[in-house]
Amino acid sequence: MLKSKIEKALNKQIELEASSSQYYLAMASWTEAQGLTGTSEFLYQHSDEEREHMLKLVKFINERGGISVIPGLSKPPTTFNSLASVFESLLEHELNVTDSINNVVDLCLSEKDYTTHNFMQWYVSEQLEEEALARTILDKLKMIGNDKGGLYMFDRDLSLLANQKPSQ
Ligand code: OFO
Repeated sequence: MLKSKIEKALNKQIELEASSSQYYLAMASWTEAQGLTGTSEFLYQHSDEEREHMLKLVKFINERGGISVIPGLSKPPTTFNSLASVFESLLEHELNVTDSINNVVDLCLSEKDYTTHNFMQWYVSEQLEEEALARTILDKLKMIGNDKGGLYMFDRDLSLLANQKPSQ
């Protein structure tokens, strides 16, 4: 049976994963409207992955006899200043998610809930990958600057990345 403190923390994490999914969906839609098809493919996929992260938590809470709370979400932005600002926001958002996951892990240890601690390890490694990927993408964008040819290649690379990534 889940302790109520843990259940509350996991439900907070559900909300964060759901908001990641909505946020990246807004980014995907904006980049698609800018003609950046490959980037939008990547972001649509990222949004789907976040939904999977949310679902994993919903199912885990229910399996452990808790009650999952499906959150209402605030509206994400509809426009972004630039492609770089999209990925800067994405990295910033991921850093917040990592902090929150670390807090859940800390709580699991202090509450001696080793089952949830074990479950959360998947999220810990996932965050490491997501942060590294966001940083690599931002580095590429810095390198490209205003070069239109570079942007074309970048967009193509993100399409390749979206098609290579196994879904979670
Ligand atoms: Fe769920 O990994 Fe990003 O937020």
